[in-house]
Amino acid sequence: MEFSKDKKTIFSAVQPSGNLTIGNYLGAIKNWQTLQDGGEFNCLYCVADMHSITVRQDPALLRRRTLETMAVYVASGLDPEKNIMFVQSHVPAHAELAWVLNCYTMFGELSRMTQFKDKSAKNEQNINAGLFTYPALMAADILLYGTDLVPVGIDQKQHVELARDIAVRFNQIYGDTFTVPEPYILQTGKKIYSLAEPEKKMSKSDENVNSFIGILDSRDVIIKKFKRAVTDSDTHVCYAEGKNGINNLMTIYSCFTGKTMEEIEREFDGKGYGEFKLAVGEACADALAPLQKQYNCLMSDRSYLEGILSQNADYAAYLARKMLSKVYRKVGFLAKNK
Ligand code: AQP
Repeated sequence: MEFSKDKKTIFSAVQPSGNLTIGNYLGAIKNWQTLQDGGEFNCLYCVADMHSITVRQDPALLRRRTLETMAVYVASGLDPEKNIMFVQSHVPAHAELAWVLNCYTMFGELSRMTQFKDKSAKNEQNINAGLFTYPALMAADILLYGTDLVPVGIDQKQHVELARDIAVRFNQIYGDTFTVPEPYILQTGKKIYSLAEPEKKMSKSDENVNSFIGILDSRDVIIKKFKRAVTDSDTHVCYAEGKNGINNLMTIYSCFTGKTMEEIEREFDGKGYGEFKLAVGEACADALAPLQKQYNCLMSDRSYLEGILSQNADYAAYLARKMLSKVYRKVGFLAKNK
């Protein structure tokens, strides 16, 4: 794909830190496809392997999940001819710009990040510097490409806002360098909650496999997990304060069927939670089935995926290098003689 100066630019990423969930799909990947189809943006979609090592990963599994994540992107309908799709560690400028941006990011700002607080509480034995400075690397991911919009779930809004602050700070010191990005968050699907603890976000690294629906879970597993979803002692399917479990299931059902909350309430009026949970499971499994079929085809031809990754990384690296050179010049690094 050709990067056009006349179009706005979109960047987004997912960490290959587990099996992707319907939270990742509804909060991020599904929206990427809509943005691609409009044809009005330059779109870059990355597999953020460097972010994922802020929490310990099994190396062989990380390699496998990196490729699997790219296969999910393509199987979700993202066209490698229309988007720049690559692995973060294949483009060294991400790490290089992250170092520079670390020097323009304040300790106090990083300390306020809720993801850092949550993840350090979950990983008390490994509160590493990378976990703390994660938002500076994310700012580098975004700012390298002159990104205008960052489609993410609501949990990542705070990080995108910090990327904006870093861009503004840098521009104030050195003159216009970075485009100041905006988070792009859709109302439905912006936060899908855990099926086991519906006040918590659904996360792919949750140790309780019943808390999330994996994009690649089989139909039986999907239906079983929805059946076990935590709800409340009421029996009435309605969207209301204090009914976190039902509200979450209604949101998921709405995302997969396009029905409004009122339509869902009417559909299940007088029916119990059991019938509703089954309908949510079936709608989710039906919606994911074509993606899963396509995913299986792609994974049987690794060389196709590896080809996409290699070509796209070269193009991303070319774009990124231009921005990095500009930044190096602005901060005063001596250019090397060619
Ligand atoms: N539950 C969610 N609802 C809506 N959107 C979500 N996203 C993640 N979970 C939900 C969105 O998915 C994109 C990729 O997320 P990520 O992999 O970069 O990291 P994350 O936000 O930390 O996602 P997880 O699944 O919770 O990963 P782990 O368990 O590894 O920390 C982002 O746009 C995110 O908003």
